Amino acid sequence: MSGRSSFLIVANRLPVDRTLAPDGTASWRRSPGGLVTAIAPVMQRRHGAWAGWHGAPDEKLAPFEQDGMSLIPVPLSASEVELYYEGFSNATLWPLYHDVVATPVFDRKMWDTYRMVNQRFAEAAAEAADEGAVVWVQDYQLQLVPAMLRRLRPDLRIGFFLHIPFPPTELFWRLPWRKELVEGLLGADLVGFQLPGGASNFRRLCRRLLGLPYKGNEIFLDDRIVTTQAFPISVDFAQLDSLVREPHIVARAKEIRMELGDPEHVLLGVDRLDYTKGIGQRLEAFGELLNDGRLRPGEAVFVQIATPSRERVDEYRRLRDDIELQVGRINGEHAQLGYQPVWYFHQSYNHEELAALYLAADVMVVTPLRDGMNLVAKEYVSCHHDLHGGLVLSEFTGAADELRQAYLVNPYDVEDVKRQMLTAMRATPHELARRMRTMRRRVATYDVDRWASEFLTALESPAAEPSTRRSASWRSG
Ligand code: GDG
Repeated sequence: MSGRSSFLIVANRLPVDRTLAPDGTASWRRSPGGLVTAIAPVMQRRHGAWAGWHGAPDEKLAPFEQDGMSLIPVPLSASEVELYYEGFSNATLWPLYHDVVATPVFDRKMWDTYRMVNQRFAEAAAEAADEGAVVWVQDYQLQLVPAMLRRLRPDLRIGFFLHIPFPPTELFWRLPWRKELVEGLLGADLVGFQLPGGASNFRRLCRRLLGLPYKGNEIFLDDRIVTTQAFPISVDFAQLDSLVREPHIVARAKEIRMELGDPEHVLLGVDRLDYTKGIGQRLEAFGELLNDGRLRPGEAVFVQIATPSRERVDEYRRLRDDIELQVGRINGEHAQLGYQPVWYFHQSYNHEELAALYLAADVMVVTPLRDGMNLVAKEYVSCHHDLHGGLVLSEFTGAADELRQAYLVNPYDVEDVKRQMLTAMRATPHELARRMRTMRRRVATYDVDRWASEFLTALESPAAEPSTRRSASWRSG
């Protein structure tokens, strides 16, 4: 099987974006993001390959090389993008797995397309993987791939990682296709979750839905064992830590504060514009602090970066309108000449500008109603070697399990959010430093490199190997 890879990532998207030069020539650039940074060294070491959609509908591309990685484009038609990606992935699974903070759509055509596209990804992976290769499937868009791939290639070692929460049984139960999805995941040798709670939800579901016994982390199938475990994802701490020490980033952070009118407190939110992120809740809290007079006019500004996301899904269009109305109201009521309370940007930024914003912010406000992890919280912490800065963090994020020294809030409780935002603004430098130091130690230790290597070590350890011996010994015991 020469020319095939011994290590393969399968994800909805390839880790590259196409850019067009002014003369019309196209080239590929590595997409920003922790996943590719964490995995790139492993890819280079093992002659790795990555199968995923390249981002343009109705276009078939041949495999190509980029940055030492073999990239295998999986084509999607415009209608598949609509039904598999915008539909079943983002209008069904996304809200269902995030505690139904929006109502999931259950549509048989979407499901059929999801299954068909998952089969295509599985076939692309089966084609690209060398004998006995390690294949790591990513996220909720591809939950059927592990079982489909195992049917095609029983020789492979298959891992799956879910980046979003795995819901409690009562919610998952609503899915008309619940059995197929669970059986899809059980095709993996190792199923990874952000938190132990997700892993235990999954094990309980397997018992209730399929009658499968489990013990500790292991689910026992007839002929093999599936390991389920939490691997909290993280960020590239060292890279961010050194970036924000560069003089041009320090200068840009100072400039940003000046451009905002040099207020006492700069509060910051950075999110994809998504209804799970609690952007409305934090703006409501900030607006009320101004209404109540607990914040003086001119004392604080709120900068909200809301990166465009899933703009063709109805729920996201409505959300954008709601947020923009809310921003307009707060500014309408509280702006003065020379003072704008909320600075809202529906735009994407490059990573250097983002780092300068993190550095410039006194208080980072992260208030999701539900979030698998939330990398923004960890990025903010990585950028504050000055030990300045307070993190207001929702209890409903995965990150809250690790960042216990944040100002933790229940985002549904607007008084709580207001109180903690004020506490963070009024905290002494000593108090901020005490909290920040502990959070930084955590993120520095459990960085994204450690996440990837712990997952792969678990996947390749004998416990995750398909083994009739282990299941036989369990049964006899
Ligand atoms: C999913 C899960 C889980 C944002 N705006 C810009 C930009 N970003 C970057 C941030 C951060 C990333 O996007 C967002 O990651 P989050 O973790 O905050 O949220 P999701 O996108 O919902 O991610 C989540 C994650 O997967 C990983 O497993 O933590 O729970 O929902 O890195 O910095 N980056 C740039 N410009 C922007 O304008 N360059």
